[in-house]
Amino acid sequence: MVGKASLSCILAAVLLVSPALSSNVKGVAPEKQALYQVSGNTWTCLDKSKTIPASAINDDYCDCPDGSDEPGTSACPNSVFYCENKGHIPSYIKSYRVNDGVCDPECCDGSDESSGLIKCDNICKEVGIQYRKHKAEMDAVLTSGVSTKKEWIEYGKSKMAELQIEKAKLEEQIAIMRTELGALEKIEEVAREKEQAARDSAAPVTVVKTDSKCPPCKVSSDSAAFKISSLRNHIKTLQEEVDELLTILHDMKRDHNQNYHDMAVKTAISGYDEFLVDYDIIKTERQEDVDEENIVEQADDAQEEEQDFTNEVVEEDTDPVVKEAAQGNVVSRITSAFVTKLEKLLPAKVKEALPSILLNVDEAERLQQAASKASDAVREKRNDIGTKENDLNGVNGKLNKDYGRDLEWMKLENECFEKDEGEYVYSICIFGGAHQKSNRDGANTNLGSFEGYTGSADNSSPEYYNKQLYSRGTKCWNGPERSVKAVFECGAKTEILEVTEPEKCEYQFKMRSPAVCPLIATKGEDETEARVIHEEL
Ligand code: MAN
Repeated sequence: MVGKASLSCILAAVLLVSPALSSNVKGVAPEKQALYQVSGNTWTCLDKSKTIPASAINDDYCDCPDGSDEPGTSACPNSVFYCENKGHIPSYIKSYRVNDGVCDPECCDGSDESSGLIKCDNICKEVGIQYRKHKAEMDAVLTSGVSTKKEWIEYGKSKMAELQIEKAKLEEQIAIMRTELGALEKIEEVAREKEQAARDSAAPVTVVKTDSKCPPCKVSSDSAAFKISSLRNHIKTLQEEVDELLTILHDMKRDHNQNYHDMAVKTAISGYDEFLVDYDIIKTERQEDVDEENIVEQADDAQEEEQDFTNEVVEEDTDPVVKEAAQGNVVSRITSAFVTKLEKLLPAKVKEALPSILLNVDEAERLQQAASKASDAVREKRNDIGTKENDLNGVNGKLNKDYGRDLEWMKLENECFEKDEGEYVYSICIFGGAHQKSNRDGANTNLGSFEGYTGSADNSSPEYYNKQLYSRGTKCWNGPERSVKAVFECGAKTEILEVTEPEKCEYQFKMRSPAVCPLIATKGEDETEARVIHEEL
């Protein structure tokens, strides 16, 4: 306050205080002391709005609109007070906290309370020791977190590069497989057409040896089983006819008039006797040959042998045309095995008709099998393409996922973390889901699935990746679907520090992770500069 004292008195006062004013004005940082240098006995407010007597500085009366004349008192509400805090870190507090009867922790040297209202000890030494210890620990965490984060970034980069290569490989494989599929579809189409044409023209094939005594030998199916069955029936018929003839001869031998020398009868009877000697042997052999199990067994052997042959060929050569050829070969070899077997069993008349019967049947069967092999190959190729496409979708999903500014989150994908909070064990799997498991009954409640980052609205700001939202969990009774906000701070490892439920069924996971450690150095802040961190000034 500019008093009414005489000019000489003011001058004397200024001369007395001016060395103090210019060297150490209370509440002013050393680097700003120069601003309080007086010229003559006046001083100009820092906003240059007013010139006041030098004695008005810190006189507990607010003269300057910007409050700059009262840095060491609480007179100006818009002023700030500097605490030197020797032994710790200097600090500023708002002026209204000066001489308010409270020892402010920010001014550990007690300099904010000099009015005598309260005595504040200087505890800066102890505070400084504790602070430096804590800071050293935090620096170690930061150093470790940053180094882990850098490793994760490298991991993310190389994983992404691998995925790009895998993507290109899968795309190329799928393109080749599609071309192969096209060729296989063509083969299938042709095979089906041939098969259909054979069916149309072969309906039902009847081969009859009209000049033979053999009853009509019908083949009206394209299956080998059918052929065997019809030939067996035919043999049975022949056998019955032979037996009937033998009965006639037997009766004739028994009943003929032996006194009547009919040469024809005698020749027939002697031929019958000769035949009977060999007949039992022939009959037994034939029965063995016709026996169904024998035929099936031998046919199976032939088929097994052919299957081995096919496997060799098909495995070694993926060319579908070769495959098809191999399958065709099997058909014809199986058929020829049947033919050999059947030939042994057949009467001569039937044998004569056999080649033409089998020719038609074999062809139809071969075509049908070739067509079904072609369809199998098409189906198999489509399945293989489907599998590759799924793989490609997975790879693309990862390539398009937001793993952070520098891919630092990729390493944590599907990593899970737990925290026992007494009543419940809470868990979270990064990019997966969050759960709440009751320690009482083991009930596991879904708290939500990863939705995105919510650290800030702007995804280019560093804070954006510091929060994650897990949503659409199990609906709360009479409330919303459960959800989790995971809030991360820098740490040497990823962990859940604390879980709270600030609103019903809305959970907050306080977490640490190297993923959010700042890459720009925050260490070694200039401790000679006062921190204005405790309050918004
Ligand atoms: C369960 C838990 C709690 C939740 C209530 C809501 O007890 O999921 O966290 O608050 O349900 O009814």
